Amino acid sequence: MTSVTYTVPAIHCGHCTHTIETEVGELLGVRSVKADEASKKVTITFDAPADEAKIKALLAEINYPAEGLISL
Ligand SMILES: [Cu+2]
Repeated sequence: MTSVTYTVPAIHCGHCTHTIETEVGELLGVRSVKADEASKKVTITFDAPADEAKIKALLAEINYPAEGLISL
């Protein structure tokens, strides 16, 4: 299992965090998603078949592009 934290500058309200948690949470292999409105950070725990490329592609697709990887 792997955890990543991204900065997602497009987060600006509770609706954003809910959308991200719901959409990313549906990706196969994703175990948990926590999006924080105040810090604009999203922490995702996942394992195969999910991977970082798929998660970043999904975030971009739903208009919340990940701009920085904080930690692995
Ligand atoms: Cu919002």
